[in-house]
Amino acid sequence: MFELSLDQIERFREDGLLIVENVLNDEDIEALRARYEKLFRGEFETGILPDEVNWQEGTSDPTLTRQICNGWKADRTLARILCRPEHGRAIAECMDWPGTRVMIDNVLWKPVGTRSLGFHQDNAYLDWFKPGHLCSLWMSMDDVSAEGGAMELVRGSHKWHHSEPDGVFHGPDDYRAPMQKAAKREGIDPDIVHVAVPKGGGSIHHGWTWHGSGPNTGANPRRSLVLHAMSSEVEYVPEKFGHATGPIYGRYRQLGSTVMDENHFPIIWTRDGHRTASLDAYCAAA
Ligand SMILES: O=C(O)CCC(=O)C(=O)O
Repeated sequence: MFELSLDQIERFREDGLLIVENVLNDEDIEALRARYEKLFRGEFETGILPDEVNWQEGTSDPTLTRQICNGWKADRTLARILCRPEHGRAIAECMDWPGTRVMIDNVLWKPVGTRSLGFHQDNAYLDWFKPGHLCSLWMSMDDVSAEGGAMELVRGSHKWHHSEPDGVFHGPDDYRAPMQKAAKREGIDPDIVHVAVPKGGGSIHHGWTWHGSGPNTGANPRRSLVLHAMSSEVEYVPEKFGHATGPIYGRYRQLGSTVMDENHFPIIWTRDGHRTASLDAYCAAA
């Protein structure tokens, strides 16, 4: 069972990042690898399309990182692993939240030879809900080396000024440029930490921590599953729906309400024992 020590939580709060081990076991990894093959071929087990399908076999640019967002809605094996209560608990403890909800997942596959992912701060895309903060658990299904396109996190950058979305995410030539601009503004030489971990390991990062990744010039593919989580106590800010990812996720709002529906943004753990009704039944049907 994945659990954090008090020392790890303190380090996360200081650094805005934490490298973790043994989040996924061998059985999870085998199951996820098989589901990734299907998802990127357009085989969606539940019949539901993920919210963002940014790469498909046969039609998409093979030099780009394969990406799908909210694969959990399309595939219950993925949902079962992503939505574990222990993931919610670890994130809530890091952030001092009453509980944890899924905002989105990120299904990522960076084959050998593929290009970079641009540096960004996740929270810059999220003013359409409040409090607009994310905390993310990044889990690797492969052994990752620095040259294998490892995710890079900048230590302490969650305390920097907040930047607006800047540059492209998929395949920029200078993937560190937006972060370097921000570091210059801060007058700081960035301390870049590579998430170079054995398979099953990964990292937790704060929503204001700068991160991105270089091209995969290593020998292995880099497949990862990311839980991007928000506090269990969030609500919509409809006047911001036109910004960043608001047009995609604002669609789930019920008219006349700012309540975020648990069917679309499930609560996976709270301190007082709540978990979205029927989530376990949904996951068990995998
Ligand atoms: O996997 C990467 O290289 C970047 C992923 C990312 O942007 C994230 O998890 O927020």
